[in-house]
Order: sequence, then C-alpha cells, then structure tokens
Amino acid sequence: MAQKLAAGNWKMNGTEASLAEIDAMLAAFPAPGCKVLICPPATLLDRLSTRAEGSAIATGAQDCHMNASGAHTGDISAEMIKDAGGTYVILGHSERRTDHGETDEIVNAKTMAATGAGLIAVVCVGETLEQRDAGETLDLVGTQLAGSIPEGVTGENLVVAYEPVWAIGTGRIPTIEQIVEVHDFMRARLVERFGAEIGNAVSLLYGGSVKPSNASEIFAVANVDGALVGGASLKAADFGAIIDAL
Ligand code: G2H
Repeated sequence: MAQKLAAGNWKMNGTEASLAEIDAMLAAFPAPGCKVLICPPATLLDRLSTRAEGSAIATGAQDCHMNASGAHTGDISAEMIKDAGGTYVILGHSERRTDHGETDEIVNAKTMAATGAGLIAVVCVGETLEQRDAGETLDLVGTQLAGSIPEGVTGENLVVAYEPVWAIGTGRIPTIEQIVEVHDFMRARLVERFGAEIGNAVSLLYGGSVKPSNASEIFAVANVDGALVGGASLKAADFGAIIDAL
C-alpha cells in the first residue's frame, strides 16, 4: 500500500518572509494524517528544514546534479541536499526538461545519484497538449517511466508524479477519466517492471493546477496517492485545505 503524500513545489518562489507560511502550516497541522513535503528553492532549504525539524513536514529540493561534487557551477548535489536537511528531491519536472534540456537519460542518472545518497526521488512525467491531442499520452508516459527510473529503486525511495504539461499553472486539469487512465497505466508499468511489492508501494502523485476546490475528486481516484502542488502550496491556507482533502 503506497504512502499518501502531499508535496509542495515552491519552484522559483520564496524568501525569508515566506517561512511565515510554514509557521502557520506547522501550527495548523502538527500531525496530519498523511506525509507532507515542501520543496522550497535551494536557498531556503536549510532554513526550512531547521524550522520543520521534529514536525510532520519533510523537506526536499527541486533538482540535483548527477555527480556527488565537482566543477558544476550553479548546481547542487544529493549529498548537499541531505546536508541541508532535505530528504526528498523532485527530478525531471517538465520545467527542468524544457528549460534545461533534461532528457530521460539525465533524469535517470540524477535519480540514481539521489537514491544512492539516501534521498527519496520524486520523478515527474507527463505529456504536452500536442502529444495528448495526437493520442500519444500513454506511449510518452511509458517511455518516460522506462527511461527516467533506474533499476534498483524501491517503494521507499521512489515517488512518481504525473504532471500533464498543459495542466501546469494553467488552471486546467485533465478529466477524472484521463487521470484514472494514466495512473492505472503507471501502476501497471511499475508492477510489471519491479514486481507487485515494489510497484504497489510507489506513491503516485497527480500534479498540475491542484487546488482546494479540485483536490477531493482527484484524491478519490484509486491510484492517486497524493499531489505535487505548485502555486497552491505557497499559501498555508490553500495547502492546508489540500492536505485536509487527502
Ligand atoms: C505542476 C505543479 C507543481 P501547479 O508543476 O509541480 O504546479 O500546481 O502550479 O500547476
């Protein structure tokens, strides 16, 4: 049985002042009935992790390099994320794939680095609108899953997030039938590749314009174990309502 997880992806948002939202969240949700994760920008990870220590909120980063250290200006490694108190890292988000040309092969190497360092990898997959309209969604998601996830992962160190690119930050979400179709497909692929024990233990998150008003119907889907939330995770009240719905 996969762990329920409400994950916040702050993207390139947040300064010291944003940490007040965390205080509000900690006060409102001292021990939620699901796992809560916040992935702030790397600049805030240390401060946020210190603030959340001993609470029900886990922290993580939004990317890591595939190497442990070295001459990679501007990058951070999985070890550095751990050192800053993080336990998760989002990998292969479509904004990384688009803005930084990350391929499945790169995401695979990063996932290997992350899990090797003891982090939990949140691997993102999802189609563009053109791919959906062309009927390529399941092929694309299957290819991304096969290419981005290395051998040797477990239900404890892998989370998969389905994020249709056209639903990210747009206010549009797929129909519930479309979410069911992709999540059932992902579960089947993971079970086929890693076996039932691991495949059924991987948490499958839906991401893309999740908000308090649509969270309940998305969470009612059998193979949806939670959400990767962008914009709505920046405000304690909204994220709290989403956590409540899980
Ligand atoms: C999708 C999501 C968080 P938003 O990228 O990963 O963002 O909820 O703002 O669509």
